[in-house]
Amino acid sequence: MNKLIITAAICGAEVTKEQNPAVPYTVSEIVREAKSAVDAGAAIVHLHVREDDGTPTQSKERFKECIDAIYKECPNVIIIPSTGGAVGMTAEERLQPTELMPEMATLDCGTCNFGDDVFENTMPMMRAFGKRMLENNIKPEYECFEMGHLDSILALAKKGFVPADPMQFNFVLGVFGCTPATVPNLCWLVNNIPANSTWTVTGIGRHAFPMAAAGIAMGGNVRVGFEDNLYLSKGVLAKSNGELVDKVVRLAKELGREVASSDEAREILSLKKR
Ligand code: KMH
Ligand code: ZN
Repeated sequence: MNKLIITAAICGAEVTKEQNPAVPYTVSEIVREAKSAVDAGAAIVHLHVREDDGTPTQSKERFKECIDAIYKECPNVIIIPSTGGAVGMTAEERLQPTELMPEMATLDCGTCNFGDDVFENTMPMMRAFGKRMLENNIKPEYECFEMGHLDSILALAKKGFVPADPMQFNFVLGVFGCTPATVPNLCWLVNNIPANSTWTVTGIGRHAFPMAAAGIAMGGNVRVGFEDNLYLSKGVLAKSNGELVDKVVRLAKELGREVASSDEAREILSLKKR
């Protein structure tokens, strides 16, 4: 079994300081959270950025400021900027961080409900995002919130509209209105990806650690972080992303799975370091 790649989704676009005061908004808060996660064992940081008042933004300049500041503290970490942004943003707005030529970026694999809103990812949008990633030599992390998203992205990959050499999936399970976070659902997804693919599981809210345990046991990889879950255990807010990552590291140790460094993750994901 490969070593376990842990991704920390440190910020997200929807969670707020009112829900957990440790949610980062400013550049220095984002660096603090990235460092806490990497120090605890995360090989990858999945990055959204905010204005200082917490407003989600896809500004290229703000991403650059945050990415440069994270690299100063964590020079080797893999950063996966979001191209999902926040619901309601245009495709062009969302694509801005791809101009910074990151090693990887998310590519969302279909439209779905997202709380009270609709997160729009039409087939033409996905073709446009795939084209940008092919042009800029960015490896996508294919985010699937729904079972059917897998069919859509595999069809685009088959036609060469999105990179497929090999594919890295993130199954985000338990978003309200999308595919529930259950082991059978995760197994169905894992059983239907191309044989040379890699995959990560993300459980939303109280599903974060049960899905982490399933991912560890099944030989996949795990994402945790404030974007997905604000609690260390029932009723106990996490003080940092590092605490969430540390809990996954402890689970991995108990289950006998070693944790990958960023360079080991690059090898597992067939990434070329820039
Ligand atoms: N904020 C969500 C609507 C991504 O990063 O690519 C979408 C999201 C996905 O977080
Ligand atoms: Zn995200």
